[in-house]
Amino acid sequence: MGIGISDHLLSLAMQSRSMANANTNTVRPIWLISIGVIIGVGSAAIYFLEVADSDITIQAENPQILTAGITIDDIYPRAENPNPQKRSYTLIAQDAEIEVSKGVTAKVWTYNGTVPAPTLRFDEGDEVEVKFVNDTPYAHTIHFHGTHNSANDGVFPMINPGEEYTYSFKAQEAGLFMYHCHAFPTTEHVRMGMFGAMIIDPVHHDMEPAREYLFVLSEFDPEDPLATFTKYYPINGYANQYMDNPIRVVEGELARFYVMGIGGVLQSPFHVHSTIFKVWQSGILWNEPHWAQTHLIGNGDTAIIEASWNEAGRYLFHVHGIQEERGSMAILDVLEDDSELKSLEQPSNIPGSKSMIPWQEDLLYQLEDPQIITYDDLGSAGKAIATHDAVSTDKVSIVKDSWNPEITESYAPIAVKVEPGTTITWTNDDIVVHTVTDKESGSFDSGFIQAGADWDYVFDESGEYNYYCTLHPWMKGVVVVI
Ligand SMILES: [Cu+2]
Repeated sequence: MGIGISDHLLSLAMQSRSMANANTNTVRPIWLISIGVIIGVGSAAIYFLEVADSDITIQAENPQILTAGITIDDIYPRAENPNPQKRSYTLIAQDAEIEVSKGVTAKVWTYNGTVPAPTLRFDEGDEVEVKFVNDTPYAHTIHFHGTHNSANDGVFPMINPGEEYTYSFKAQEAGLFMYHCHAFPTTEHVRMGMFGAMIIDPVHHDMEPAREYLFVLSEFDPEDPLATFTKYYPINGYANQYMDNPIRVVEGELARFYVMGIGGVLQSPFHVHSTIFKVWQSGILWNEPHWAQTHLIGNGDTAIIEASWNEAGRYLFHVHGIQEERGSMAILDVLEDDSELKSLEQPSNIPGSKSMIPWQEDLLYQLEDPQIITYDDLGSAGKAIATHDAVSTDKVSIVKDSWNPEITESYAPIAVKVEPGTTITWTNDDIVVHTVTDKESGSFDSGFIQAGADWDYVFDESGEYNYYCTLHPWMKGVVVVI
């Protein structure tokens, strides 16, 4: 086990948000009827048929409505960034021991050592490149929320131990998005710590100068990553960290909170004391903001919140519910002036705003104190297979809990021998998806075998076929065709 330094990454950016398309419909009554149909029947398809029948090109005036034949580009023309930048990052999957609550350490799976991972920040229209390196014995990926193509969706392919992959996309919708691992079972990978925030600042900016903070709401249980209800519901990876290290704003000043919900079971009603606040639903700056006392952030969703307090004093903000007793309570100190914050704040990408996010990341690094776990040989996480012990059978079980690297015989029997022309059937007796893949010669690949499903392959040629699971590369087996 060695100690590594997390590679915290920030970039510069700017502002703006573009409002709805000027190209509205030409025949309002049909538009209104269509809306009625949508509300009454809830069918976007019917709306499209009416539009097609009337031979009129309609673009929705109401930005909430996205129907067949109308894409998001028709409704929200993306703002042209006059000076798009190339943004390059490196995220490394690393196992680590970190402190997750005062005096409690746990093993986690991370990007760059911390939970949450570094915040990526850039402008709408920037070209983003993220080099991903997997330094762990498990397959992982990076799945970004927002718009991109399949090769950059972070599900296919899985990135195996020791491999690298570069994701690239153009930053499109402005707002707050998340990224997280999408290897299976995804909830386990997320619960274990593989998530972070991505702030895409708008190009044509009309956001107010504000003091900015980021809060990532998650679930963590040191005993069982798949527990329904977890021991901790941390804000930014460490339970109750802001009870000892209050979040500070100044009276009369605008505060902007970027809030992200990455839970797997409980959703996050985010509540702020002693004021109401403005919220951009789903963290998307195209949305019209509304006012709230508590804002429900679903799993996999975000919100951008703005609030101010007229009177100095000590307040709270927290997830409203059982989570507040398990790590998601925070003190908010409203100060009379900014003298004690001057040395902590940094200029934000949004002009006039002050970012406290670097201060939050520094605090997190001190609290978590990550001890990176290094592995000498990622490729041999499996075991040598003795083919002389091969069993004569045409049935192989993918055993229960075979996703767990501790299981020594994931495919049972691990080595089988058959005559040429034999059909071998694999049955997935586990509770998660697996594959049967010959990577070396490329002769067969089952694709995903769902829990409880079978997959067959006919072996015509003599030879020795080593195979593995692309999702859990430590699972290995061999077929010997005599
Ligand atoms: Cu993962």
